[in-house]
Amino acid sequence: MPVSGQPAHEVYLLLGANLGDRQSNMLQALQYLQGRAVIERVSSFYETEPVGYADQPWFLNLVCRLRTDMEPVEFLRFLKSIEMRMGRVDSFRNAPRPIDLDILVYDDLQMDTGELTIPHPRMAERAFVLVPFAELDPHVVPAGYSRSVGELASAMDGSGVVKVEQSLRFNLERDIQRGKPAVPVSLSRVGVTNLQRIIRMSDHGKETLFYAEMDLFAYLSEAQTGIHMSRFSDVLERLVEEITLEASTSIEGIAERLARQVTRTQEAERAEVHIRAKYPLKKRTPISGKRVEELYTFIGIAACNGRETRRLVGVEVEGMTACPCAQDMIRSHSRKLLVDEGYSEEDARYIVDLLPLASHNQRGRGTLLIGSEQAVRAEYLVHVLEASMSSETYELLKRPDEFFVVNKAHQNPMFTEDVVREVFRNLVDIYPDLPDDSFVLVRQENLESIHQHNAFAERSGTLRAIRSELESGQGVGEALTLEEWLRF
Ligand code: PH2
Ligand code: MG
Ligand code: MG
Repeated sequence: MPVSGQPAHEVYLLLGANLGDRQSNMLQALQYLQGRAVIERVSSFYETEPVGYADQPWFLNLVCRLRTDMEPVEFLRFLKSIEMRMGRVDSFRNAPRPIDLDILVYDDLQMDTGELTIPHPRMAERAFVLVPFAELDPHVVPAGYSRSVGELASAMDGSGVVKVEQSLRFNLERDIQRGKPAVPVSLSRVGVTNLQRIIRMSDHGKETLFYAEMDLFAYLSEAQTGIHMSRFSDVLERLVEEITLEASTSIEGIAERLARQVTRTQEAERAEVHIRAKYPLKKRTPISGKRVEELYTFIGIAACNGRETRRLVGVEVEGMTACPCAQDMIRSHSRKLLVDEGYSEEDARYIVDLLPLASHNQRGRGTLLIGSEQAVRAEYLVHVLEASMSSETYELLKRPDEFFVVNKAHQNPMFTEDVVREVFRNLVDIYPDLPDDSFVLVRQENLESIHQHNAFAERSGTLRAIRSELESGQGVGEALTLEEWLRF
């Protein structure tokens, strides 16, 4: 049976250990518990004076809140199995033990079977239970009690219960990040690459989670290199953690915030952040009208020099091309076949112009990046690219859709270079309002079917230059790469 939603029962559990490596034992038990329960919160660790049988080492105790679908007796058996697996031996009551797992509270349940009593019969007398419990959830009133855990705890003498500060951390003795490197060679840039995260984007109040890969770089000035910041990938990772916890409205917005933060926190001269995210978009197949969901790659890039930022939004989209060159050879060949059969030259030409003609195909991967003050939605750019190839493609095609795609592609044969030019023509037509100083990059890479290699074409530059070429038919001799534009 598929399981969904949260487990039905809320349980407070006491963990105790006073033999062996107590902290490791507690953590091991928490890990085992998660094999069949969802741990929601864990209190601090407490050093506690042994109660009951005094001639034994101090305990480490904590209380955790968890959820489980197991019934009380079944859950108790599960706890016993963990205790046994961790080397607990049956001995006298209150004897030292590597781990002890006691149910304190189970929903609002009150029960007593001799084997199991809920709430825990001695919990109200024990500071080593109440103090961590009260830290976690002081308002809880155990079934059958009139006072809350917080109230019970404050009425106790807590002197034998000492909170362990930073139980899971250790103090760094020196700041290794800032130490002088052993080899005094300066570095141009440092950072992290291929950092994978689930990020959130909110669109009109609706939040979507999706998978993203990021590269973050800090460019170091000569004065800084070799002095500090020789290692800070962990700092960058933490930054990504913080920023990706909140929802953003655009991928380039996330890239920009990260780039700003990198320059600020790292005192870097410049920072660059590249994000690629998988984003699902719904579309309909052309003929059968079936709704399909396709994954597109959204790209956000930002550079910051400490004062200003530049950012780009873009997409990577796959489509299909048909080779014009091979189709031309098929056309000549077909015409010759017709003439050999006795058709006139004129009829043969008429027929080959009428009929669809074979070619070989490529899966084409197009990239479109726009760097502009004006916001452009990545979703829209998907369609600009798809409209610029021989045909768009679909994950799922009914047979009439398949016919449509194949036929469209062969009516519309294109080389990689043609695709890049077509993207520019479409972009300029569809976005007349984009400012002239916007930066644009268009790239097409075709995965050949008759070769192992790919065919490649690219152009980048200002929209001003592109528009001028389109209008005048003359090259303007501008060569502006993405790298140069990002190094403003
Ligand atoms: N558990 C006992 C007996 N005594 N004393 C402390 N401080 N902590 C415990 O968890 C504990 C105890 C029986 O399980
Ligand atoms: Mg106990
Ligand atoms: Mg016990």
